[in-house]
Amino acid sequence: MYIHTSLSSTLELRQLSQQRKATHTGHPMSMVRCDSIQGPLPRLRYTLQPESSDHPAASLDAREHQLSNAKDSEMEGEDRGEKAVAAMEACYQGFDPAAYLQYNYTPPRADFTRSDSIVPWKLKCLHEAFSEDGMKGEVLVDVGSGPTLYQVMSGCEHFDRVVLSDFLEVNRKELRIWLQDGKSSLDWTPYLKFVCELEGRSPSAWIEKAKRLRSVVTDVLPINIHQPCPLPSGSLPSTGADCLVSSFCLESVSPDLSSFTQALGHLSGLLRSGGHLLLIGALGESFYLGAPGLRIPVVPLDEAQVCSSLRASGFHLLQLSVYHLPPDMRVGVDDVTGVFFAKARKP
Ligand code: SAH
Ligand code: ES4
Repeated sequence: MYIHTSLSSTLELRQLSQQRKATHTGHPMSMVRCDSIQGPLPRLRYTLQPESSDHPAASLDAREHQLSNAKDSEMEGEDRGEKAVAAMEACYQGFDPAAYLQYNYTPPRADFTRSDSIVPWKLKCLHEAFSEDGMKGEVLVDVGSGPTLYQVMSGCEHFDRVVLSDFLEVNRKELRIWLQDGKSSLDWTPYLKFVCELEGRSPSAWIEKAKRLRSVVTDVLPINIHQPCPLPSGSLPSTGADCLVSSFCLESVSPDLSSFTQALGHLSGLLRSGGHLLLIGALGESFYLGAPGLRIPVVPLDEAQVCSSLRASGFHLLQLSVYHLPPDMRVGVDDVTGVFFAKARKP
């Protein structure tokens, strides 16, 4: 069920929270689209439920102590920030691409027979966003790709070049294996078929789409979103990329909200004026498993913080959609309560 509404941008956040309460009680699966004076604004979609996660492997990681020590000490702010970022980076050294794919990209989270499964929801959001006017160009960059390809399966049809990126070589290697026709840890065929169907094509067109994706990805680059210039110099046209997509990266690699906002500012530097950012991420998440027993700390975000961080880093928010996890998507690999999808434009 979709609810369409109009409101002014100044009232947007307050109204968003009112809408949320209303949809929580009345319409567990609904969407709100808001149109402000400046243009289209948030769409919200809801399912819900709170969770307690007591996965046996979810023991406290030593790096979390490092992180909280960094927060508690009397170091100067900048030094503290650097230490906290270094602690996050240390955490990622134990990341296991195959385990991560298993946790998040197999059923129930990736169940293509259910319309309320999280992965089909993400794919639909991406398909719709890339189908809108102005979502074409030369270069699309995916920031913090991890070992996954789903996030560029729609976009790859609209740009001449796709650049994938990740902080970890193990993830870049996993991507290259698939791109070079090797045996990857996850079979992406059901994903390709699903996106073909969204595009109005036969599922059998997945072979063509796989070819398109393999040919359009020109680079798999190292990236660090905590650096003011996150990509190696010269990787992008001097004016910047035409579009950025990033999913479950910024909040999962930032020690706190200010670092998340700062990272958004660094992303903005990669984008040309007038270019778009499609940002997907976790809401209310304090950790996720990056490998068996490896709890990676996450900045627990709410919708208002996502909106204000985007604005603080200079983006113009066009759309915000929110998915609330149904009980059976809570599988103990994190304590996420929802997922946001934001579309924003760099003025
Ligand atoms: N985009 C994927 C993976 C998200 S997991 C998905 O949608 O599932 C978060 C990713 O951020 C990991 O692949 C991790 O290697 C990467 N990462 C860790 N530190 C980073 C940093 N400082 N800058 C950019 N990416 C980072
Ligand atoms: C995710 Cl559904 C979901 N929640 C939290 N983190 C994730 N990473 C990938 N999918």
